[in-house]
Amino acid sequence: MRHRCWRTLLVTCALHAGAAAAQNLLLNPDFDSDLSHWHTNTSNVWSEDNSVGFPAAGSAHMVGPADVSDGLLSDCIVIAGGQDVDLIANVKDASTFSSINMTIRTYSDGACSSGGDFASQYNFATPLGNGWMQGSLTTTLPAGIGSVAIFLRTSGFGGMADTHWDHIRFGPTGSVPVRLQSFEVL
Ligand SMILES: [Ca+2]
Repeated sequence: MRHRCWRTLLVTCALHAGAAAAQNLLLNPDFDSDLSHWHTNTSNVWSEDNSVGFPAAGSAHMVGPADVSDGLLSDCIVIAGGQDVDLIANVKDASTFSSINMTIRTYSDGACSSGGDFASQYNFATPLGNGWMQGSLTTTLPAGIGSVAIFLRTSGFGGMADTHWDHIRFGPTGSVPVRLQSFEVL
C-alpha cells in the first residue's frame, strides 16, 4: 500500500510539473546545449556554459570587457495585451560593478517588428557575490499589443562583466511556477 501511495504521489507531481512547464512561452529557456532562440548584436561576448547552471547545468554566459553592455533577446512571442504576465529568471554574477536587468519589450504587431517599447523592467540588486539570484516581475501587458520579446541585459561598469543567466520563464500570471525562495547559493 505504501509503495502504491508513493507511486500515486510521484505521478501526480509529474503531471503538475509537466502542465506548468508547458506554459512557459520561451523557447530554450534552460540553455541546455546552446543559445538557440536567443539573439544578440555582439555574439563574441556570449556563449553557452555547459558546466554551470541553475537548477541544472547549461546556462547563457556573458563575459565582456569593462563598459560592455549587451543582452540576449528572445524569439518573438505572440500574445494578447491586457493580461497579467510573469517573468522569472536566475542570474549569477562574479563581477563587482555589473548592472543587470530583464525587460519585457512590447510590439504593436504580431511579429515583433513595430514598437519595442519597454513595458516593464526588473533590476537585480548587484553585486550578487557570485551566488544565484532569482528575480521576478508581474505586470499587465498594454492593451492592443500583438507580441513581446524578453531582453536579458548585463552592463559592466568599470569592471569585467561575468554573468550567467538560466531557467527563464515567461507566461500568463499563474501559468509558470514561481519559486518561493528568492535567494540561493550553490
Ligand atoms: Ca540550465
